[in-house]
Amino acid sequence: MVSEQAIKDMVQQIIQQLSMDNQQVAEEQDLQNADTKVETEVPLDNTELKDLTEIKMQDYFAVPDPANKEVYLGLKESTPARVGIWRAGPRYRTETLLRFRADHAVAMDAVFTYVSEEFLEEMELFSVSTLCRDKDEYVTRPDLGRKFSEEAIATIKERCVKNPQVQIYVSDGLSSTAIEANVKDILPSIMQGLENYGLKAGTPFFVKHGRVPAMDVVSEALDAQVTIVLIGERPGLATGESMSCYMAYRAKVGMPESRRTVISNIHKGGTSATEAGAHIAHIIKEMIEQKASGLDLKL
Ligand code: B12
Repeated sequence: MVSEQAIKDMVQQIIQQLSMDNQQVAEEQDLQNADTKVETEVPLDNTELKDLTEIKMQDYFAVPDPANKEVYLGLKESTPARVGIWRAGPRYRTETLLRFRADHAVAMDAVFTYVSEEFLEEMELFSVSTLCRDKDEYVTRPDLGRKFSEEAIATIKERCVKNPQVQIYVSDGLSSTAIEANVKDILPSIMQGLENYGLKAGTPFFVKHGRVPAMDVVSEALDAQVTIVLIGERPGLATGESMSCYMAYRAKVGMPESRRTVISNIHKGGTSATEAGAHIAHIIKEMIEQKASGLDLKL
């Protein structure tokens, strides 16, 4: 028969053992946390991280032992499409997948970031917004991106020259990146071209959360002959920097799209901003001479 004292001692021993075990677990946990902390505190040396998007897709070639590498590379020159990227079994290689995700991130940033205040200040563009309150609304309600509040219209009327021959404005559209990448070069190029043709431009400004047909409202508010908007294009996976110029003669709200002319793919890998600027100035001159735009314009 075990004595009462012996049972008490046994229980005491077990409790002591348990508390020792708990302490050990806690200590191990602390140690592990400390390890993780040390790891996260190690400063990242960014110079060692490779930016996958820096390599041009045309230059990226991963096919081992190609039958005719020269011809393959020649074909690749004509497209930024992901060809010649090879595979791991039936799957993408890790690098290909990471590159895809990096390019997708560039596109998302282009849509969801804003043109910076500093940029607008530098370009001396005052800013008005359409009826969209944020990017989510902009993406889901294209109709609101074509309309302005009465206050916004009043600001446009108050700050801009009336009845301009040419009204130019800039809008983020679907890529703020495109605006920051191209406007600095294209605006002076268009202005210079217009000056050479003896044409006068009104007061340029910026429209936040803009869709293309917002230009019809601007045209009516200012009674412009030609209205043009430099607007960020929906980005793909090849570049987030592509901008378009949509133009119309005597644009009216509700007019058919066929009255618009568009110059698209303005970016350093497409039509360069300065080249596009000269081309746009020429088209504006033709619009004013022919009193027409879109399908009615003969170029
Ligand atoms: C999305 C898109 C469309 C969508 C537009 C729907 C929408 N609500 O967004 C759909 C599928 C309807 C479309 C149709 C057409 N499109 Co489109 N489209 C594009 C794309 C991929 C992006 C446009 C963009 O980002 N716009 C900016 C945002 C902010 O504008 P938004 O206000 O949201 O949308 C307006 C514009 O996109 C505009 N629009 C779209 N395409 C076109 C084409 C022309 C000629 C005009 C005047 C306007 C226009 O219409 C939208 C509604 O108002 C571009 C590619 C590119 N690199 O730009 C081609 C592009 C602009 N389209 C093109 C063409 C040819 C057409 C069509 C004529 C095709 C056809 N044969 O039917 C039609 C014309 C439609 C029209 N509005 O008159 C060409 C224009 C080539 C050129 N320089 O003349 C482009 C550059 C594609 C290409 N590389 O060939 N398009």
